[in-house]
Amino acid sequence: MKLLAHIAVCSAGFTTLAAAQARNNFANSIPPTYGPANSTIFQLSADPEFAFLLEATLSLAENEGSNTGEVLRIATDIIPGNISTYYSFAERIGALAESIDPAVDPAGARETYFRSSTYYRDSVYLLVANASDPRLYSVWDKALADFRKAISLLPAPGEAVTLKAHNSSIGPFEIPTYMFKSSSCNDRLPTVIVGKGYDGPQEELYHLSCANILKRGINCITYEGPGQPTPRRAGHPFITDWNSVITPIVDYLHTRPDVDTTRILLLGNSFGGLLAPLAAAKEHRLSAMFLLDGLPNFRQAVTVQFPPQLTGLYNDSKADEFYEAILQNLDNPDFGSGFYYIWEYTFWGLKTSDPFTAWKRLGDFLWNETTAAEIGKLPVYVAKGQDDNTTLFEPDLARKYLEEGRPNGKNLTYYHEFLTSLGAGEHTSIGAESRIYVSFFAWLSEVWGGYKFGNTF
Ligand SMILES: *[C@@H]1O[C@H](CO)[C@@H](O)[C@H](O)[C@H]1NC(C)=O
Ligand SMILES: *[C@@H]1O[C@H](CO)[C@@H](O)[C@H](O)[C@H]1NC(C)=O
Ligand SMILES: *[C@@H]1O[C@H](CO)[C@@H](O)[C@H](O)[C@H]1NC(C)=O
Ligand SMILES: *[C@@H]1O[C@H](CO)[C@@H](O)[C@H](O)[C@H]1NC(C)=O
Ligand SMILES: *[C@@H]1O[C@H](CO)[C@@H](O)[C@H](O)[C@H]1NC(C)=O
Ligand SMILES: *[C@@H]1O[C@H](CO)[C@@H](O)[C@H](O)[C@H]1NC(C)=O
Ligand SMILES: *[C@@H]1O[C@H](CO)[C@@H](O)[C@H](O)[C@H]1NC(C)=O
Ligand SMILES: CC(=O)N[C@H]1CO[C@H](CO)[C@@H](O)[C@@H]1O
Repeated sequence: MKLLAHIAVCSAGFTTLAAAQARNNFANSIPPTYGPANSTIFQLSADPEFAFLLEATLSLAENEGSNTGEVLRIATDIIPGNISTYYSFAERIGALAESIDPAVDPAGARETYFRSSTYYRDSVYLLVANASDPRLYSVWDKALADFRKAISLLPAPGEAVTLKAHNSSIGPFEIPTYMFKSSSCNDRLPTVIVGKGYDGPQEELYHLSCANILKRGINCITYEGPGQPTPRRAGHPFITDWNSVITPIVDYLHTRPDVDTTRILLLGNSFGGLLAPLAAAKEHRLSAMFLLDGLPNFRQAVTVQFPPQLTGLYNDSKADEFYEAILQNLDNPDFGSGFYYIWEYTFWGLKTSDPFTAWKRLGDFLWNETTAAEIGKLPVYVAKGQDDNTTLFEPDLARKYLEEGRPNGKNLTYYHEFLTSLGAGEHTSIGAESRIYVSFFAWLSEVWGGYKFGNTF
């Protein structure tokens, strides 16, 4: 989503155990209140979740990940709750990519493969609701295959590198990464480790983050850990010991001849704003951290948007009633499609179909002043999207913990709110990447004592 954009649940239509009646299908549950003039940003769908999905796909257009005309066309055809439009687009763009001879037009082949990969990925976004659906895996493989073809055609080809995590709470697992070099030679350059969140794939991060990083003479490595798309397909749910994921990546960067190991950065996107600090509390070879956005406690932000009847059942440990209430309301139109996505991704990411267990487990994912103290003197940039109604007050809490939880915290913490009036107020300021990175790098230059960035393409 992508990410779990707007949950906006109203309690009026709360379906109790006793009142389990037939409801409209989820696909028909378009909230009635949308109008272009009362939305924070023009929506490509009346359904806020679909609007965010389309907005996220559109945002990739800035760096070869989509094409505006294609996304607007998909938006014309798409039916909320059904993203098969993406799949037919992916097949057609993929066929076009195959028809381009990379020896003749490598840039054209690259960007076309990038786009077919994007549409394949998006076409399976909703399928996590059924982990047995074979398309969840077969279409994913097509998305990865086209992405790899694309990155092999970059001027400095991207490398798909699978690392091993040895000492984690769930034993050994594989960490898929993509390494992108800013230079074709082996100059030792600063390197940003970029990770996504609850539902988004690392492949998007080439377009959203790495393209903006590489052009400044800085390398970029993306990764996914347990719970995230590829490792989850290998069977691994989210883990709280996120240092088990980051430390092997830092170890790997230390083996490369093209990395300035004194300038390794960590960027957490969305739920990554929760995971990155958990890692930075244990992994101390980092030079700075970016939280886009600050998110100490995801469950807390979501809980306040649930009807109190639901949270009450959870608080009272009424596991069976909570179970029934969640499952019976998944497609309740009064709850909006955000409610459905939050739960489907929670069941998938935590690998349980029991709402009570899932909600309890999600509560283990948090950080606080104590974590900040362990993060110590690492400079941290905390971002907030002004109208990000998914994370709400969480970026402000992140700032508070980082400022108050450690010595000299105020000086080591930089907080920036991206404004809705400038089109940057959405979750993770999606679509405003140019401004995000201008702001990040201005701050980083100060942290590094007046560092001047490159201008490589
Ligand atoms: C938003 O605008 C639409 C169309 O103009 C209107 O029907 C709806 O009532 C408005 N919603 C709110 C919350 O103002
Ligand atoms: C989704 O839409 C496609 C065509 O637009 C249709 O063939 C398919 O049956 C729909 N799927 C669902 C679950 O409604
Ligand atoms: C999940 O997908 C499998 C394979 O397509 C299918 O057999 C099964 O009925 C689906 N389950 C549900 C609940 O839709
Ligand atoms: C449930 O517990 C949370 C955390 O203690 C609290 O913030 C919330 O107000 C409680 N909600 C209800 C309805 O009891
Ligand atoms: C603070 O966060 C850490 C890391 O997640 C956790 O282990 C600890 O229990 C939290 N402390 C409090 C008081 O919530
Ligand atoms: C987000 O929250 C703000 C402040 O509460 C509100 O004005 C705005 O309409 C909300 N945006 C959306 C898209 O729900
Ligand atoms: C705060 O940090 C800046 C560098 O970002 C440094 O120049 C300054 O001396 C620091 N001030 C304090 C009080 O630590
Ligand atoms: C600190 C620690 O537990 N290290 C172990 C990590 O895993 C490798 C491989 O299983 C062991 O050899 C280390 O002892």
